[in-house]
Amino acid sequence: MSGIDFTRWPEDAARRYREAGCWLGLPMTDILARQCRDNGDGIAIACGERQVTYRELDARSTRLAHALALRGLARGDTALVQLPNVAEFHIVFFALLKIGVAPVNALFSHQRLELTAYARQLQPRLVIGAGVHPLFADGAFAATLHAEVPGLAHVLVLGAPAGATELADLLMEEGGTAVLAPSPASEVAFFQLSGGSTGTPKLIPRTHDDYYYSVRRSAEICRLDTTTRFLCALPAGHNFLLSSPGALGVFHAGGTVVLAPSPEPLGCFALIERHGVTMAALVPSAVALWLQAAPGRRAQLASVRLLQVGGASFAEALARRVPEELGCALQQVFGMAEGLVNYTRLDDPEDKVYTTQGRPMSPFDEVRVVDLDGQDVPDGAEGLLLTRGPYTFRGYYRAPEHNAQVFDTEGYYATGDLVRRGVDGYLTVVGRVKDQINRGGEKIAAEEVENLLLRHPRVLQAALVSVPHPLLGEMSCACIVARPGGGTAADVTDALRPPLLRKYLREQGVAEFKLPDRFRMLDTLPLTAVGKTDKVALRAVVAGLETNQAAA
Ligand code: OOB
Repeated sequence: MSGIDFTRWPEDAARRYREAGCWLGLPMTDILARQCRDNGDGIAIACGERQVTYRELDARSTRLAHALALRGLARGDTALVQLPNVAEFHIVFFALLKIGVAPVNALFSHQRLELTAYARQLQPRLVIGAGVHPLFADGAFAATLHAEVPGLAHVLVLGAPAGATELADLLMEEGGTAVLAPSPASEVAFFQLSGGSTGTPKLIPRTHDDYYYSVRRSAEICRLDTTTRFLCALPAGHNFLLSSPGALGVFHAGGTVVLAPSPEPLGCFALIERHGVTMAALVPSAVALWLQAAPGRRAQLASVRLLQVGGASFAEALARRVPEELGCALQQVFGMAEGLVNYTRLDDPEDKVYTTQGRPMSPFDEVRVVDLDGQDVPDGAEGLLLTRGPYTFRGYYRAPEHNAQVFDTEGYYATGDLVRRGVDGYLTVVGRVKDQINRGGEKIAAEEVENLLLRHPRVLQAALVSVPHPLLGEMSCACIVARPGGGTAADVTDALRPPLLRKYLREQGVAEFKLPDRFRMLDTLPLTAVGKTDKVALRAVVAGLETNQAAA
């Protein structure tokens, strides 16, 4: 049997997680099998006019699994999937699990550069896209992928243009007879996307055992049941929306996932009213928009009992407004695609919910808060967050050098987050040391954008830093040192005008959210003692420029 290579947990840890009942030895397809048996007529997914029962979700994913097996897809293969928030997202996810094909779910906002990078790393046999995305609106990108990935056998498109294979046809195909078998529970089920801090986006292998545990535990903490109606208005593949407790948590509990194309408040409020949504998950910037839109529309939100907020820092002042102005309880969620997820609990005192990002979901999560020398700091002091546990990965996919940097010898993963831990174990996120910008919950690896800018013939040096933004929390600012020569100073400045630089980046195929919000031309970049760009100093320089500009 061919499996996907990944860094396993050490045997003693794995045994402990099995004996404690964290790891059940069951594939995640068990979630669907159980609901199909006990709750077949229950509505699993509501999307637009469509409602998909558990029985249908099971039947459709089985049909697709058969159609894919018939085309030679088999256990140990991988797939690159990019679908918007539609029912097919979850149908495809379960179909692939059923035949042991491990997908990575790219964000719908990803463009050529990101998808190509994932395809290079994963070497998928299957790519699934959507015709509503510019990349799959014609066959050109599929042809590029075939050139990059020699083993790529099939590109299926939902709403396919002429000449491409229509995913919907396979979903309708009858008569498959292959015996379906997911990969063993201890093997890779799928890949999560890392927010990243390096030049190439990294993939996170997640096993059935570890992910299913995080789903069950999350559903328990959030008290999901068959009456739960969960609004999924952020990307369905993101760890928050998939497993914290997300759609899989809702499926596990037999509730309904209501899919929304975006968190835009008016559209979401209408869906909430129509479907009697009881719970939603948002990033802080979306909450701010909901708070703005809520006055006069409170009646539409009457069914909502719980709002989860996570993905980026949530200002206490905003948090305090949630119960009063949206009429529901608040839960803060601090998680990561790599594993560890912290929740404030539903019966926590108000202050905890407003001022902390919760505590680890599992008693088996191990958390250390350390100083720069790796020494534990006392409770209440600021430090770097390290963690290991039953659903925290042990290594990025095929990235030994990076793994050597972010894991210590005991298997603790350095999250790159700066936190304070209270005596009760609750964590408050106070900053980060990883070179990443958190733009309203969307993560931008500074190095990735810097590398793209450095390809520009007129750019000598480039550094991307965060700048505070009232709605997004942070936005990105690219600091550029121009390459001298080749014309007058005015020519150089002209060639480096922000619209031209953005156009240049766009042409390289990078996702729109990674385009710098601001550009600053500088004569030099501040350096640290070892000669690297000093980002702390640079952020201060940029902040100074912003203030001067605001005052001018
Ligand atoms: C979630 O996952 P990712 O992988 O997109 O991003 C993880 C990073 C964390 O390391 C932290 O830097 C930041 O996002 N973050 C937060 C936060 N939640 C995540 N920073 C401050 N406050 C929070 N509440 O973002 C994610 C995964 C699962 C559940 C929720 C969020």
